[in-house]
Amino acid sequence: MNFETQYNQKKEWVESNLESFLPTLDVKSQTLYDAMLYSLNAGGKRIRPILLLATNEFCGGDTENAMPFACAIEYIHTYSLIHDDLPAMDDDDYRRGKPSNHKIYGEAAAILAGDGLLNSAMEMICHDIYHHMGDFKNIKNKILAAREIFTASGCKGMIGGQMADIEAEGKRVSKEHLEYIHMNKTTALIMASVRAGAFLGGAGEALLKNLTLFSKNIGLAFQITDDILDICGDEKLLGKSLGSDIKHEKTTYPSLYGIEASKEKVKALHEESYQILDRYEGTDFLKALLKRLMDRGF
Ligand code: GRG
Repeated sequence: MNFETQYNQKKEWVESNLESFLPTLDVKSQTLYDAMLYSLNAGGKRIRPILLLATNEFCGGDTENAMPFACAIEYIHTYSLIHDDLPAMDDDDYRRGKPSNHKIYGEAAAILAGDGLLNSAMEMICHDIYHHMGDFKNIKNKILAAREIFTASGCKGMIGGQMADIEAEGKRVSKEHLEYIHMNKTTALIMASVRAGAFLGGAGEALLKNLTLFSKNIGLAFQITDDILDICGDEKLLGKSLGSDIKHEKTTYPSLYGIEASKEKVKALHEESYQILDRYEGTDFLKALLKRLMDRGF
């Protein structure tokens, strides 16, 4: 099976499960449900759940066993985008080529839809853990994966990074400060996708260490690429307006190092990631996924 077919198969698996994990709500909360579903179905690339499933598979795990975690991470990612688009944050009218959540449902519903998705992610993972109580080894791996995801999306990860990012607006921050923002705002959840997949698949310490470095590199490269694309990407392909970083006077990789040096950094991070994967058999899909991330836009 070629990469495209495998990628689409995983994407379809995730998408066919996303709605089924949403809570059944009373009709009085219909707007909340519709707003959550609108953004879940707005057409994301599903990179994080696919990374989680692919890593889990590579480490010897079962896909069905990992599915609630893959969907939980997409719920959390989707909530972060809904909140990030709000006027109080990045104030974006478009996401994934469609009107942002608050443009359709209003700000209050968009805030609650984000909150609802985050809570639903916790619910589905608790529910899954409870249903596997008898299987000690699997439960231990599931708890490690859950801790990974919720730490990375929390105050010592994505939320902390977002706060630092907002506070840095209008200021020129140091290289260390920018690294902190990138590592927490975006990289943490990408690392968690890989590390949670590794835990679920039962990876040993040495493999986990290598996959951690692999994921750190791709996470950082992902954000630097995003910084570059915000300057010279294709609005139609990206499905959002460009120039958001300049509008918010943000320090970015290109603003500190220049575009060419930023592109070189992305290349170097990807090459190091490729070399890590190349030490192992059975990494063809992950390598092709890495190439897909590398080819994103420039
Ligand atoms: C609101 C707590 C909170 C956090 C927001 C994710 C985030 C933190 C901010 C988004 C800013 C941003 C656009 C960062 C660039 C990296 C990124 C998350 C891009 C979007 O991810 P993709 O390309 O999106 O995987 P799709 O649409 O494919 O799901």
